[in-house]
Amino acid sequence: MRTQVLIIGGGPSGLLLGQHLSNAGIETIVLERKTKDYVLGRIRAGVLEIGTVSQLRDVGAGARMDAEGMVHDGAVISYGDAQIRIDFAAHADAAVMIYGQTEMTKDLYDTREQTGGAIIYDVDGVEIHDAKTSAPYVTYQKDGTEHRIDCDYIAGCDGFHGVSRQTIPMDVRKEYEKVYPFGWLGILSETPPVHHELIYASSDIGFGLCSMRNENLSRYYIQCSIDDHPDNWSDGAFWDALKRRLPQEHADVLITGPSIEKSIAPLRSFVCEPMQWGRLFLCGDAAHIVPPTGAKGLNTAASDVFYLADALRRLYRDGDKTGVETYSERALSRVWKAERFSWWMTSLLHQFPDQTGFDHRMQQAEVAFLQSNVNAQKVLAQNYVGLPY
Ligand code: RFL
Ligand code: PHB
Repeated sequence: MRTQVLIIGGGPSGLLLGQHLSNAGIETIVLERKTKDYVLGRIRAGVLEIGTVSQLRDVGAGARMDAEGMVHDGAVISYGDAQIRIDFAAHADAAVMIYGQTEMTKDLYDTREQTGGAIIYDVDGVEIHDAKTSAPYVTYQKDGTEHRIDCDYIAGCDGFHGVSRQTIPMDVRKEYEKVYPFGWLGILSETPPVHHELIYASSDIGFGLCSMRNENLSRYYIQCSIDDHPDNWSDGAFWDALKRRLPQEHADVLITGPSIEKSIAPLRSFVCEPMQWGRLFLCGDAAHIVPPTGAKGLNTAASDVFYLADALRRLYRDGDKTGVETYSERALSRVWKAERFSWWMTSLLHQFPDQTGFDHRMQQAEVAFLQSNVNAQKVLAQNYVGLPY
């Protein structure tokens, strides 16, 4: 088999890239290790930046998001007794879209199926060969048989645990990492959201986040210990812990109910440089991870895709190699800014096990500055809705 761009990974990065390229008449095949149902069963991000929203519209996968997504033009930061509403409309002249990653991925699958794009599910043992030559190829197993696909370029969209990043030799690759000493316990419940906007709440017993998927589906998180397990948390214990982290006026009106999903995510900042090696390009979680505070994971994946799709279109259409040659530099420049923002939000709002009195005072001073300084609110708003591509 042969294709122009072989995409490893059928998560949001791989599917969005595939759609950009198919729409430009560039042939692609997506290889996915899991089944479609498995990919669609993962509950992850919920906030789409303006750039992610416009890309979904541009590739023709934005109709359901526009009909069902919720436009938010602000969010609340609460810290102890302080409550600060960050006005995205006033400070960044923009809004974010609340639309689950699961829904976005489903829309991208549907669009790919309607436009006849190839996806091969359930593949095993994917290996990348000759990425430094002009004739790279990928081998994999499916149903016990070995297969080979030759291609011009390979997009590694296979997430943090994929093979693509590992293919780049260690003497070329530099990795930067920070592991946070806590996780997030998240639940999904068929209850109305406690507030019409997201609440990021820092309290002396830890962080809590109130998010949502629609008017009757809420997503809540609490900071938990890194070695905790969802089975240690009854629904009742979760709701009690969340209420204790929220401002009283919100805790008083929180509607609770049975959880329909409960899981723990570890918090990590990670960047791999470079994001390109010969004809292999990394996109999304394959190259970088952010802690979820600030909702940048999926959105940073989408900005990588924007740069790579632009580069490959220019190459195939005009023979212009500039985009592919500068992809890593362009993508990383934006990635590091999202890393900074997510690290800052995480550091500001969580209780750290080894936090000193001085560290606590620094958080308080930062919050007081944010509360009183419109420029600080502007910086937060502009980062939250997404920096320009
Ligand atoms: P994904 O979504 O991990 O998709 C990668 C796809 O590649 C497949 N794959 C392979 N396929 C073929 N061969 C191989 N060898 C393969 N290895 C892996 C996988 O099955 C998968 O389908 O990466 P992508 O597309 O780059 O998208 C990135 C986003 O998914 C990610 O940034 C966010 O979901 C991060 N994230 C969150 N971000 C937020 O902004 N807000 C959140 O609340 C939030 N919650 C989360 C998250 C990530 C989590 N993970 C990864 C553990 C919660 C969790 C639990
Ligand atoms: C979510 O809705 O899952 C969500 C929202 C905002 C975040 C992280 C997660 O910062």
